[in-house]
Amino acid sequence: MDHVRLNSLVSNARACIADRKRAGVMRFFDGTEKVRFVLFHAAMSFCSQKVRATLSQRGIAYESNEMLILASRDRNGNLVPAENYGAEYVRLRRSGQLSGVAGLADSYSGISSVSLCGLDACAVPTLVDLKTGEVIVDSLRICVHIDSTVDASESLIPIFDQDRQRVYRQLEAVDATPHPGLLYGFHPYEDRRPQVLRDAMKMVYDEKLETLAALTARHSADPGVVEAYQAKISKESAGRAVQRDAVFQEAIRKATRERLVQLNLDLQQSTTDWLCSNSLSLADIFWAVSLVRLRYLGLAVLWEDLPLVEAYYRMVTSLQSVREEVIKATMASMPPSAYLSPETEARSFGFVTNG
Ligand SMILES: N[C@@H](CCC(=O)N[C@@H](CS)C(=O)NCC(=O)O)C(=O)O
Repeated sequence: MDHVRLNSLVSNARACIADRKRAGVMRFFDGTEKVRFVLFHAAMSFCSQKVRATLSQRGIAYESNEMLILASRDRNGNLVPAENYGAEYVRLRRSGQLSGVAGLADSYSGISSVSLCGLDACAVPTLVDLKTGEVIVDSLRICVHIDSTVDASESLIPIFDQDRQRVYRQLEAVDATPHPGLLYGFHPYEDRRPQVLRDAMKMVYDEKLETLAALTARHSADPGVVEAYQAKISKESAGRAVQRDAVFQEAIRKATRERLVQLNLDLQQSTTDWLCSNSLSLADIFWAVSLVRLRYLGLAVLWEDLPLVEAYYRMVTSLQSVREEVIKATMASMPPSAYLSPETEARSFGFVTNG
């Protein structure tokens, strides 16, 4: 995309962020070179955590634009829309939609994989590469892209074909785990999510749909934006329909358990400490983010009989990039959880992570 158009899309999207202190913040920047990457993300977002941990692991400078992805109510009870629903942000994101590859996501499976479900034009993360003029809208592709732009000798994607394929298989496994379904859904008899989170989730779909209806009306003259909002309305309505559906909730938990059993098997077969190759790979970062999220939700029970997964959890969560961008970010942005807290971390690692 030409740079004038790209810069204008980026600066309009930045304006969706109400608090200017969260927009245009330089990270890992030593002041020497021009910053190449602009990231739109959210502290609590599982997919954003993958990207931030990758950037941190590789020590890559970027411009951070942190969005609030949950709606709230002001003092008069008026709905304050989530910032990622802003039309200007949706325009930026749609500009990164690959023609013919990803249609818009308009149905709900509890999974958010772009390759399996299509593009959610109202979601984070979005990466802009100012050097190539690309807008990338899928955390998996974003992380692979970021990794490919710096020092190949420390790449998180192995050069050997077999190892590389193993990594991709794991990235896809994490991408196809129903994390959104587990975060939003009410399990019929074993809901271990923090009470504050459960309370917030009672109204979350109604708030999303109210926001989207108002925004659709406001931007009726822009067909691209309206199309994105309509797809999102269809997806979130379908999500609301299964939020308390016991069969659906059981099924996504079972699917998650199956992924963890497979992970345990893969760890058994691995000849090194890491999952796919002799050194840390993107697969380890993705699984770290996944396991932290599951633990936060009280779902470490799903691997309590899988000792290799627990040992692996301890190893990958001792990485500084994961501690900062995943564990600390989760504690700082999500309601306190009895399963992932400064106390549980101190017990596991012998030191305290300040939330
Ligand atoms: N698989 C996509 C998923 C994007 C996605 O669903 N993001 C979530 C946070 S992890 C989001 O923005 N949710 C807010 C919403 O849908 O309202 C990716 O990896 O980029």
